[in-house]
Amino acid sequence: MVLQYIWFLNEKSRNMHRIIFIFSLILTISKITSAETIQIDFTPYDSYSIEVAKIDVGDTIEWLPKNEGHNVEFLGGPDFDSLPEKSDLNAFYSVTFNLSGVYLYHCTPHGNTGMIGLVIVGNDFHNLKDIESIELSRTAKSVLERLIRIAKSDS
Ligand SMILES: [Cu+2]
Repeated sequence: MVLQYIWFLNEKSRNMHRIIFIFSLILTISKITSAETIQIDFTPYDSYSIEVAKIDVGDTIEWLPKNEGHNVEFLGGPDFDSLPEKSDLNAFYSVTFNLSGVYLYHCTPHGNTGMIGLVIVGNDFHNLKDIESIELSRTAKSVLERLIRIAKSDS
């Protein structure tokens, strides 16, 4: 009788584990499907339509070549050794961000005149000092300071 009861408990906990497993599977799947995609245009004013993009880990940003002569080139991120590769001029470009932190990119021809953008992944500013120490033109530097203020103001 006691043995039977223990067996019953085991069976019950096994079912419980199965239920927990299925639940976490559902949660994982819904988390994957809830990953978002943000679209940023190249504007006619030599800028990006969204200068500060705040996203979650796993989200994707797509840059749309709505205007000619622009691209995306990453200057810094949480892992300087594995930055996304530079995009071609006038090309559609898409990056999925799987590492949290601050990313800085610019347009190769117009970076010096302030065509830069920030991506904040997971509201994580741990590498901000590294981003701030990247060498930029005076104009780009002042744009970066403005973008950092924006990023921090709604963090
Ligand atoms: Cu440009």
